[in-house]
Amino acid sequence: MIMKRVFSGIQPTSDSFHLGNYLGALKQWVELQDGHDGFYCIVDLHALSGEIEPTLLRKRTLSSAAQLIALGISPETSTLFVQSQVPHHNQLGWLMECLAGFGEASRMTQFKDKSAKGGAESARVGLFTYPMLQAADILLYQANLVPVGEDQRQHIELTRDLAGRFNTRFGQTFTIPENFILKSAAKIQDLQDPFSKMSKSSGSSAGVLEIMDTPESNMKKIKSAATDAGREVKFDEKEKPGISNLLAIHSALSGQTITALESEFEGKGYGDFKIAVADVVVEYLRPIRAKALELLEDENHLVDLLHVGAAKARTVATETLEKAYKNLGTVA
Ligand code: ATP
Ligand code: LTN
Repeated sequence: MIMKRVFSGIQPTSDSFHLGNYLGALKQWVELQDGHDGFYCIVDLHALSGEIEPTLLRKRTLSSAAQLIALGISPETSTLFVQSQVPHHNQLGWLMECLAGFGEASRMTQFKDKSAKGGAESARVGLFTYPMLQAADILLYQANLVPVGEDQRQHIELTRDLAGRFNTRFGQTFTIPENFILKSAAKIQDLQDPFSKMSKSSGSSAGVLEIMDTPESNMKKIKSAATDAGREVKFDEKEKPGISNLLAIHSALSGQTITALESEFEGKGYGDFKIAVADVVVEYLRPIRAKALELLEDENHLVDLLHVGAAKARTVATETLEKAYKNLGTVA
């Protein structure tokens, strides 16, 4: 039986991934390894479309690799690699840029949001061409499934459109990825501001539960999470966004249903409930953080693992790129 191929990427834009990244995307990366051919990429070139800090980029790329392995991505079963070590991404990215319309690229909401933040005039061209590089990431590996959160829906649609356009115009070249947006636990909110999503780039880290943070710090963040009026532990996203977010986190990590948790905490106050959530989070993350720190102690070994992944990725990428060039009429 031929296994379906999974591809996904994450930017090394902070020292630590957070619980939103894990529950919204990375947990599914790990689960999909079973029965699928997984390609998981640390997209460092995409990270260059934001602030560029050479020492931080290196540190965060290695830390991302360590965290992914610690979370359960197996470098043996899956292909775990760094985007810049496979130059085919840039090469196919250019072909995608030559296929995409200026109008459709201008409609990408991630570009509109991010460029509006720093002022449209100073937004860089790389931020604009970001979705075409993302399409190249996916299409190079002929991926069937792309597990990402809801915020990436538009980029996946663009990828499907570009692949279809290429295939129709120049002959069958790319697999068109299925729509595969993760729904369950797909949105974890900031602990201090439960109306905004937990985000690596949010202004303050007080509401962000980081995988690499100390148990004490995460414990403190949960105990001081914003709660709602009343004192009943009930799931109600409108009236009780803070408590609902904590219930979602507890349930996703402990495997207990929200209803079971509501009964367990009936008659008890928010204080007791927060202690229980903190215990679940801290105990879940403790071995993951320890494993990541252990991997980071031997940087050479980590770099070697990533080289092995990049070599595997290059084999597949070469085949696709050659086919695309050939169908375009370039002379080999
Ligand atoms: P940034 O704030 O720098 O954009 P981010 O925290 O939003 O970063 P990304 O690197 O953009 O994280 O996302 C990595 C993956 O995690 C994506 O698939 C995204 O959909 C998912 N994700 C990010 N934040 C959350 C969240 N709060 N809840 C659920 N999934 C999330
Ligand atoms: N844009 C994505 C990261 C990303 C990605 C990809 C995800 C880059 N290339 C290919 C899936 C497939 C993000 O911001 N989360």
